Amino acid sequence: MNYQNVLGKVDTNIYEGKSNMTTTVISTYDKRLGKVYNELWNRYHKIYGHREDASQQFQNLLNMMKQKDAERKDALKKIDAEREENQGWFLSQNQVGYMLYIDLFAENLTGLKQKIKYLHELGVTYIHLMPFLKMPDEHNDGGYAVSSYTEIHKPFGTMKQFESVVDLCRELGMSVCSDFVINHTSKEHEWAQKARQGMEEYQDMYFMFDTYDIPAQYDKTVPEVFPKVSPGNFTYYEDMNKHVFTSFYEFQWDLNYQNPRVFNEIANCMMELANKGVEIFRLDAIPFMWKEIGTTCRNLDEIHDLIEMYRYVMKVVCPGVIFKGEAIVQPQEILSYFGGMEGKECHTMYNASFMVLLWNSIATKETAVMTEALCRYPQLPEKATWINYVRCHDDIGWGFDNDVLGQQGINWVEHTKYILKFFKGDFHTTFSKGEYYEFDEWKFDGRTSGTLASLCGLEWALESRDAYQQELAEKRIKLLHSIILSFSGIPVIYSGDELAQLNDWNYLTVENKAHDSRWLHRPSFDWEKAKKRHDVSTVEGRIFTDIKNRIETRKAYDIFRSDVPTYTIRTGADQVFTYFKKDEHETFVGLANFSEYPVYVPTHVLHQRGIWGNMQDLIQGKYVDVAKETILVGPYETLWLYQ
Ligand code: OTU
Repeated sequence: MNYQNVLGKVDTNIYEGKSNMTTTVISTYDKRLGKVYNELWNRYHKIYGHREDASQQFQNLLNMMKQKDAERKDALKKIDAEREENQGWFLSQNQVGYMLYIDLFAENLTGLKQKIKYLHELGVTYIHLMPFLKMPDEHNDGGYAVSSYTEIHKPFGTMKQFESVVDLCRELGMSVCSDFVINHTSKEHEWAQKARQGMEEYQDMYFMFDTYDIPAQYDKTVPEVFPKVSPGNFTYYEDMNKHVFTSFYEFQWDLNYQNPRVFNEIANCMMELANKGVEIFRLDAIPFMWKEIGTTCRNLDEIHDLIEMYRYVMKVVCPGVIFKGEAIVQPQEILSYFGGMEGKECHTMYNASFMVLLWNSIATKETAVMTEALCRYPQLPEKATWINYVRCHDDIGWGFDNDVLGQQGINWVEHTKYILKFFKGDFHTTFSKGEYYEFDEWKFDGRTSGTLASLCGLEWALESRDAYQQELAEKRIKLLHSIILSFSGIPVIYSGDELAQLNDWNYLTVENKAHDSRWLHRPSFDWEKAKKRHDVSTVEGRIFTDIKNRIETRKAYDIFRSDVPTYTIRTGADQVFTYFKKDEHETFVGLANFSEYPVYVPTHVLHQRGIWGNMQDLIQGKYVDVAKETILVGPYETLWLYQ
């Protein structure tokens, strides 16, 4: 493509970053565009070049970017400039995330604004707001069906109120992360409605077919996401006589990224939200963004081009913004969304594999599988890191690395059955209380729902008034948080877990929710429990205080930075998860005993890595002599040894 066509009379040298015109003052915007222009166009051309409208659409994209740059507020531009200087800002150990549903946490945006200080007190620096944009009133998959990317869901409040929440957060040093449902819109979105009315231009923004012939070809190879709660990949609408691609629920229509207009419109919405002050976008369900007949329509190569292009758009218009990718797929596939060693795509990705491994260790009370799997993790790009979490709003999908299970002599089919039953609470040696999600009784395969506290045994212990079991459950809750709060990566706490909130079995009585067990772990935030957070004679107080202390401690030591890698090691005592971080000046060793027995951990493997001498536990204050042959770790005890 000829730049002149796209850029009109502009000096194209600028866009290649080599202008030597002495009289022109190049704007910051032009400089930024110059740095990425070629890459952006190359990708665009690669994906859309075969279409007649490619150049025109590219020009449209550039126009949108220019417009959004002009509209961007000075306060945000200031952050952009700072972060351009410090591109790894999110790697600081100060970053601690918290995810919440606005309505469940505080009813609406006004409520949220009043409650921000609670999060500030806990030490949170970034707040992930679950979907809050306009959505259908009833069927909305917790907001993952967006009816307008630029309007707030009415019951939550207005865009003005949203901006005022964002401003307050910024004043308190907190970034706002917004979900961005990039793969599909709700069927009530204006584009979908116009498509439904028969407007071809809008029908091209989705996947719509007159007959089932083409869908049938897709269906041969495309697995279902929700085989139980919403079976099938397509939905037939009689009124328009069309089959629509609906990977998730029927009311969520997959966007067609083979149409550059979709790419552009979505970019425009993203920039618009960034201009409202969003600093982190959680890109939802990215593995689904490209579809090809004869494939699984998961993780296709073109998605990497799309994400890379979105990143260039952000780099030009709002370089202070980062991406958090959500891809709950095989470990190797998750890694691919960082975009190679140059880190061209997502800045952060959900560490779903680690989360699964943590729960696996809770059930098996040993950590060999986790340690071996984590040892296989490759190095990340320099300016990228994981999002480490224990629970979130979704189910736990048991995506194991089968090689690792095999190496440990574990049959993954049988193992998954065991794990499923364990967390449902299906046999007498378990302490968990959860539910199956998307359970297939014939294959005995499925996923797990339940809150952290209930899966850790607290619900059952309280019901059976078993003080010993309650103590163990509390220790498990602390242990899991202890690990994510000391690992490389940004820890994200799921709202309510810091108060050990239990399952909400009431969901079974609510019409739109009863069929989807994920609502089991989406209780309304319990502000009565929050009142007890300073009283350590209560469960809430003990858990809250422990997590808060660990957050403070994490922030106080540079060794916890995300760009200092964490290494896991097998010591021979597999009940105790052992990991360490080391840089020129500091050494950290983390130990976490996943069993209810005291365990002696041999230290020679630490010695081999140059870790010796007296170390202090940063939480308990006690000293542990690593030069001795073993370290004693109590039942479910965690140690944060520092030197
Ligand atoms: C995401 O999850 C959201 O987290 C869910 O809450 C939504 O329902 C869904 O998208 C649709 O918007 O299947 O079970 O690989 O696994 O995106 C959760 C990614 C999901 C998918 C994941 C999806």
